[in-house]
Amino acid sequence: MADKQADVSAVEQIKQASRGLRGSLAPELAAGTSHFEDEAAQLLKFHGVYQQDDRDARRQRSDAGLEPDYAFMVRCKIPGGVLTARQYLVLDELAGRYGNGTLRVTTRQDNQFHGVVKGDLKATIRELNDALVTTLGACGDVQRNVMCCPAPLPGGLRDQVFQMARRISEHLLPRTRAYHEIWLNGEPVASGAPTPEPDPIYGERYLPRKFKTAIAFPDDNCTDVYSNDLGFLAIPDGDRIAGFNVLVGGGLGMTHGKKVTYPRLADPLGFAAPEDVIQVAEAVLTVQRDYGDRRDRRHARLKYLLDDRGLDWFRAQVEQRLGRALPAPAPVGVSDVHDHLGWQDQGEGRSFYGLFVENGRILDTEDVRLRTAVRRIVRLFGAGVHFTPQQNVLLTGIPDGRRSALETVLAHHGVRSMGAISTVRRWSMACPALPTCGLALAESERVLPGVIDELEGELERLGLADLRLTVRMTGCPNGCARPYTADLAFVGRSADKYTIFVGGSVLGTRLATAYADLVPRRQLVARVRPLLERYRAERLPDEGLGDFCCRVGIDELRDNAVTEAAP
Ligand code: SRM
Ligand code: SF4
Repeated sequence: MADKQADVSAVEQIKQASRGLRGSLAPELAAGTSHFEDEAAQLLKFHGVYQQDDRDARRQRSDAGLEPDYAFMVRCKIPGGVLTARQYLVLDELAGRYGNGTLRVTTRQDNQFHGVVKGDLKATIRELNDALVTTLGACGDVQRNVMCCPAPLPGGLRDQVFQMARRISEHLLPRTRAYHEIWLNGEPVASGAPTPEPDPIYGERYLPRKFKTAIAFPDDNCTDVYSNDLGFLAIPDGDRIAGFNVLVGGGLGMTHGKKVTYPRLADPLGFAAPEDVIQVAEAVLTVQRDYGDRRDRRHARLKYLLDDRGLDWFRAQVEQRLGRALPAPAPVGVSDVHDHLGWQDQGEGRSFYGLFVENGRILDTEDVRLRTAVRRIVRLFGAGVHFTPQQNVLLTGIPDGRRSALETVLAHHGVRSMGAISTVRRWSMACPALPTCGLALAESERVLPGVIDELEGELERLGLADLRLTVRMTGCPNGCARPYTADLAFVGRSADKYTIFVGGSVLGTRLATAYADLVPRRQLVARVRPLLERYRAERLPDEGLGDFCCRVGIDELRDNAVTEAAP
């Protein structure tokens, strides 16, 4: 590898010394402790597991001299979000047996279990693997879940793209046998012995940072393709895919107050024929492997390499690895986005139902027994389950004649029908944040529903209830619910305070800008009200909120709002 930096970050050293992601995971797992030491916890991520503790209980436990209440998040890696009925039922069962009774659909089409105790980790992962669901590489410095449109629409294009997503994912899966040994009772490798299988793509140090890939269609950017390190924009030609525009350098994470960190949208690099996609993906990933920054993890994503060296340099590196020039990208952009909710025809007498899941959390409450309803539907109809990038669920393969039977099951369990969900709620997303996420500065998933209640009232009052706008909330600036491509976003700043971002687009093709800072949660909607009022008065026909904010200018909107707020 070309990288010869000596002063690498601590995580680099842990990876390199880990003998293919083994480290001390096996002995620590066998020990009767509640948690892993720091180095092992870093390696655990590559196996799809995050060590967390209940942040609600932190202070009380510390005051009482108790150790944190450790529990683990286990993330499944599900290319395109596609599960069979049987696989979903296994996930549901495990959520009850080992997790906190919820399934959490993620913004990258995965499922997360929260609240798994250390003693149950092995059983959880083994049972997932028995159902052919892996957690390997769901987290860590490797290719993360490969996203694609989960809607099984007729015509075959979606299926071609899904097969492509699976192939990319399979090709870029770490080859280490450590996963098998530790979780699935494979033969252990004696401590101190050399790694038996140097990974052909990742080597000993894996990537400098996480790496994300998504595929989208020009008329449906439901995967938010421009926010990925590597994107493929499919170019359909009748009932086949002619090829893909290759996009590189997207990423959203940033740190408040650190200007050297920033969200960035991907740039077009070139064009790839379908048969070349795997090779192109490997070439892009290995350029990042060899030249990405291994000293500073805040500067290690592909987007920074691109900005430091330039797109032409990057293209030359990729072409060198391919041994040929990349054709220019097709002159195509993104024109629409779909959430795939409600009923849609699947072809051959089947339909799928897009079920809204608020912030991706599938659970039963006293009033709404969503988890039970989904389980019953999957059992009754043998429905496939596809997770969407908007944290929702598609129930697939329903015989056309059973549509109303499915709706009856939902209604019986108190699940709202599509007509009862406002447009603004339908397009909203929040990350988990407190109490599980160790990086959260403020609440997100637990408070967004209340903020949406308030926004609904405002939008109704202004006659904007049908406005399609994306509202996203995160508990910190890392961007897990993709706030920086939304029309309107609330990004956690400190306990109960947020930065408001505006001016992204529903299409995911433009970044939002900070509009107001350190806004207390209770004032979020009040601070947005002048914007909405001005939008209603001055918008152009068919202009979205983000488009309007961008056209008028954030400074102008901000100054105007301050003047209005003054007595
Ligand atoms: Fe994320 C870290 C949750 C999608 C950017 N993310 C985390 C961790 C693991 C916290 C941690 O490191 O200790 C969060 C676990 C919280 C919990 O309790 O479950 C977490 N991220 C999530 C999920 C579950 C949010 C959700 O609402 O669904 C998403 C899981 C996706 C998956 O299945 O793989 C999730 N994270 C994203 C996205 C959106 C995307 O990929 O489309 C982003 C922005 C895009 C990007 O990567 O640039 C994102 N997560 C981050 C970052 C900032 C990365 C950066 O470059 O700075 C971190 C922190 C880090 O990596 O150091 C992070
Ligand atoms: Fe945690 Fe921040 Fe990601 Fe939310 S955005 S899940 S608070 S890392």
